[in-house]
Amino acid sequence: MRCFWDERQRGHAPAAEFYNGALHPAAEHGGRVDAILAAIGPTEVPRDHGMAPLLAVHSSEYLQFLETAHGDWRAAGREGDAFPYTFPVVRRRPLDLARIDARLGQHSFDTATPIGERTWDASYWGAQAALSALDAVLGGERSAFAFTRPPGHHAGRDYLGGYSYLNNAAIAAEAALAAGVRQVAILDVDYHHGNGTQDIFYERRDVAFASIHADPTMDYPYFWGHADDGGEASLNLPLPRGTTWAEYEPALVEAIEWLSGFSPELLIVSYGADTFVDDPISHFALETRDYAPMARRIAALGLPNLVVMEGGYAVEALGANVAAFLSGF
Ligand code: OKP
Ligand code: ZN
Repeated sequence: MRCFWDERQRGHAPAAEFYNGALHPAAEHGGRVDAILAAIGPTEVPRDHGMAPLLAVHSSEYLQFLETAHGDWRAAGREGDAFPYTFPVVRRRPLDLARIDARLGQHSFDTATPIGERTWDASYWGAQAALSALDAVLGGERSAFAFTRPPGHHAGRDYLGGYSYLNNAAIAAEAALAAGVRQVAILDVDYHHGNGTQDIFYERRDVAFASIHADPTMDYPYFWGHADDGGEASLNLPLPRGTTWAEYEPALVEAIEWLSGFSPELLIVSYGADTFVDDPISHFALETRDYAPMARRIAALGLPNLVVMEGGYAVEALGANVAAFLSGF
């Protein structure tokens, strides 16, 4: 399978994330990169598609914020990665404030997603990897893999969160529609609900979104992904902690059947390996041997498909899990 990756994506190297009242070493760290690259074999450098496909998903104000936030943070006299700490939960005035702390709060929904000096560059090239994998599929490949990192499925039109800055799956979906694809399906099999992707297409039917994830009454991102949540064309299948392949497979079959009801012409898979039993921040119980059957089920939809990387933090098993999943296509 053709795989796309750009070395500039390594530039995003967060030291820490904040939760449970303390700073913790960042789970989404550069060690993931070596683990995945060692397992997937040769990769291709993405082509630069410029800003237009990013602007089809994200607001220009948000993209400008991402590009300038770390510089503004340094200019305010701060060290290290930029973190938000105040959030405009009550919005009684226009959010056109210049102060870096106001802009960080305005565009963030958590404190796990800091902006470093090269976060913008890394995210930009990750999105270009997704667009290049889409080119491969539109050019006749059955499937292609974009090693998007940082991940993307928690990022909305004008917000970041969940280690995500640019929504790679959404950017590829919009680019596919612009290229003449009439109906897109996105299947999100990361452990966490893909709230950003759902939000971006909430009022649309041309991009159907199905997600299988940890029940948000227990797990991040809490406010999205409940069974009764969802827009024009979204299906949420929350599963309890401890879920094994025996319980996961029927949900996967349901999601696939639901998506095929939209007669999609292209499938985008948001793949997270954090459903793995030993994932350090997640609580499902899938095994390495489950990922090839999972992918074969998805491939049986018979659609041209593009896989974008989301989470997966058990670094020792990450390469094997990604390789097993890709082997199923
Ligand atoms: C990103 B992706 C750990 C709290 C971590 C952030 C999770 C982001 C997941 N107890 N919160 O979907 O893998
Ligand atoms: Zn995840």
